[in-house]
Amino acid sequence: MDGTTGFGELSAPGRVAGPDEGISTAELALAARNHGLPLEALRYDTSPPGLHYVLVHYDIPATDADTWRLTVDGRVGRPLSLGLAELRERPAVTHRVTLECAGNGRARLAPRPVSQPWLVEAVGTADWTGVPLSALLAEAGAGEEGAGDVVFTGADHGVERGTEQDYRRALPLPHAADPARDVLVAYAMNGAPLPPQHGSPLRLVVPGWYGMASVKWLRAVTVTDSPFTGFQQTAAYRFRQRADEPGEPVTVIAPRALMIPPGFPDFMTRARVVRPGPVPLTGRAWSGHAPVVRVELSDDGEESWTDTEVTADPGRPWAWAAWHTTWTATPGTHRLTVRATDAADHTQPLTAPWNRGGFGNNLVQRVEVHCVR
Ligand SMILES: Nc1nc2c(c(=O)[nH]1)N[C@H]1C(S)=C(S)[C@@H](COP(=O)(O)O)O[C@H]1N2
Ligand SMILES: [Mo]
Repeated sequence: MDGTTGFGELSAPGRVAGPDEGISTAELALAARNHGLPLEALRYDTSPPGLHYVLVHYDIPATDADTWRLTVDGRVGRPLSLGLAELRERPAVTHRVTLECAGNGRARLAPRPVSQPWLVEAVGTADWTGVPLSALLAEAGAGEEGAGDVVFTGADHGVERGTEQDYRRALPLPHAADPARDVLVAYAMNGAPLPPQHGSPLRLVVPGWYGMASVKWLRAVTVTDSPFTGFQQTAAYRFRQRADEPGEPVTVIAPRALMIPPGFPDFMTRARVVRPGPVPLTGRAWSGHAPVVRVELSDDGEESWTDTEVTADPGRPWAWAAWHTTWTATPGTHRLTVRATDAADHTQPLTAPWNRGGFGNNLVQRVEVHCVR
């Protein structure tokens, strides 16, 4: 389990950068390992593996699909230990799910929480195939004794702020066991075996929740009778204003729209260049709370907004929607802003919501565009 002995020099608490403190080499090292979705890849309905964002806390573990076992035990009537072949024999389902890292938007916060410095690109969508978690829990007889949490353990191991641990997260049993929540034990991504960085050979996929819940390299599902208090549940992934408060748990994905930056880029600054005239604008929008019903565009500094055309597939409630519109460019410098709103009336703020971990910053996306003749 989690341990803290002997990690004195690695026990630094989570930190917020000073007013003029730039991105450190340590943050750069994280950013080079954990890459985002290049925004032009929003064009694909499902993100090709390699373009889907990646976030790995420790190392990608060495795993072997041929000998892999998934255990389902703890407070269950019939503990299970299953290999990949046995999982593949069970009825399979495929869900198209948009995953987003809870830290997406962190690097745009001021002051900046020091961690993986995402701008806006920590997102991806894939068709995940596997066995419903609800079916495995039912087979194991979970819940027959009124148990509490379901803990998911990955095969990766590390130390974080002085706490040595296997990567672990939990869901309340009613969520984990509810077939309507579509929580999935997945062995395929876009029809192929999981790539190493996305959890090969097996991962959890929790639709509608930020990515930290979707435990990769899944080796154990443990039903407990008390709330799980592991590091990733109670120390990390909390909305906190002060370091010494318990904070609220990070769970459901807040709405966000992203546009494919129009025209062509400047290599160094990524500034966009377009010619005068009609410019097609397209992108994606998602929310873990409810379907996205509206995506608006502003080209006048957010004084006024016009609706874009939103196309969602009602059969795929966990996947991003597509949106498109046409914008007429005139010579000069413009700022384009997009904003998503979901059916439960959650929308995106015009000023960034700040917390110490830099979680859930779904500030509107602003793209500077230079229109030249
Ligand atoms: N075992 C394990 N699972 C994990 C992680 C991890 O470091 N180890 N990172 C989590 C986080 S923070 C995110 S955002 C998602 C990223 O999933 P992806 O890399 O497949 O996009 O995986 C989650 N599952
Ligand atoms: Mo994440």
